[in-house]
Amino acid sequence: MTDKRDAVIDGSESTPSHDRADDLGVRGTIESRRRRFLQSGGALLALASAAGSKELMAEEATRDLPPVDPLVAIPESMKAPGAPIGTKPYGTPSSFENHVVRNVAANQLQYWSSTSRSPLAELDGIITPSGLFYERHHAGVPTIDPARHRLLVHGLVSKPLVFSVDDLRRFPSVSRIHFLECSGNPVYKRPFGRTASDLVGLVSCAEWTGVTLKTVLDEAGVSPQGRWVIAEGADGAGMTRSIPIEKCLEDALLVYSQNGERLRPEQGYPLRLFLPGFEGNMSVKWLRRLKVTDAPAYSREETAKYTDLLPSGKARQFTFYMEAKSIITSPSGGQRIASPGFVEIRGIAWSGHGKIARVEVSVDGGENWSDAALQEPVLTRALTRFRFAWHWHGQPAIIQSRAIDETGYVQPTFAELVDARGDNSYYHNNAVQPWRIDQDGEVSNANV
Ligand SMILES: Nc1nc2c(c(=O)[nH]1)N[C@H]1C(S)=C(S)[C@@H](COP(=O)(O)O)O[C@H]1N2
Ligand SMILES: [Mo]
Repeated sequence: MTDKRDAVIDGSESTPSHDRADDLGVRGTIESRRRRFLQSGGALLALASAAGSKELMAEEATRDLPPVDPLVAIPESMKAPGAPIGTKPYGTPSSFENHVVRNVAANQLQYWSSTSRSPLAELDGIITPSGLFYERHHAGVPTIDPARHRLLVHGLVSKPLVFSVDDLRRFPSVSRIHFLECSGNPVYKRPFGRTASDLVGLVSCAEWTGVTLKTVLDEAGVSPQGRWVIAEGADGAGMTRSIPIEKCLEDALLVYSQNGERLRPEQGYPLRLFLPGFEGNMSVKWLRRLKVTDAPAYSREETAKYTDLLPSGKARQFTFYMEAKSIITSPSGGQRIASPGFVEIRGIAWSGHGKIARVEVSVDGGENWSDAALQEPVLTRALTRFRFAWHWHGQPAIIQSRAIDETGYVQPTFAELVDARGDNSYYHNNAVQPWRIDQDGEVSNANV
């Protein structure tokens, strides 16, 4: 408590203003809490001057005090019983949170090729609630009865097999936390989105439960010529992707649950492939078939799509890994910093190659960079939270973050990406995203 109190506002250790009440010693009898409340205005001023921060004093002095002491006026919620249980057998968020929904662009309310984005700036922690997980469908969301669904494993195997979902649930079960990201997040051009969600909302992170693909492939017995596994979805798109056998045996999962409950239809109910760190497109949903082969299928999704034309005239193909990336989600585009003073810059970072090693933040348009604090847990191929203590002086500023993963790879700027790949690319844009803060505290996309 004491060191927290000593480090006020400008230092990297500084503490947000809403924490200060706790520092005064919140626990105690109702009486002492009441007294403390009545004195707290003065106590905060004393604390502020002890710490020698004029800004803090001014801020506290002008802050409007609530008209009634909430500990004296009994709130309505205490005067009658609340809603009984059982009226809502499946829980939903508070009605006051109705604005926190997936971000669906106007032209997406069709079935042939649609996306919805996670509302990144509204979320805390590293787990995306299932109802806010991003979606990408090439032919809408099929309705599949799990009792009738089957997975066929065939091709270069000693024993072709057919599994029901219940069969797969009998195998040893594993749960792992990983992000999933579409490789068109955002597509490779000057990104014109307004909010963090508009720009990189095609990333989410969940706890996935299923059986390792290795377990199932071992059951079928992959022959020595088996180099690839062709995965096919049971949707109208018949989504088909070729997966290198090494990945199938390393950490690929056949997933039936997400965040503790069965997969949502949008995420591939009742069964999906999940390839940690690989471009989202390869994690085939509504999985019905795995064929072991000696060569890739060269499906539409790995020839016409999900390839990038280079200046040489050749195309990058089979660009499996999602490279390290990060974005500041608070303050971020569409938000406003209420007043000068303490601001905790917060965001997310991730890498398909493993753990995030560091995140650096710049608050001066990229001139200087400092390490942000990483929040535990830091997991491999999962979203990682970072935080950076900042004092906003009320001047225009450009803030941005860059991720460095455990391989040493540094998230590039968009200019560096164009230098390396030209400007014909479409997928795998992992550029640094700068936000502009104007003198009123309004935050907007600095690339526009
Ligand atoms: N069968 C099938 N699998 C699919 C898709 C699809 O349209 N059909 N979309 C792919 C794409 S492009 C992505 S980014 C991810 C999205 O997964 P999500 O909707 O669970 O976020 O699923 C992939 N798997
Ligand atoms: Mo995707």
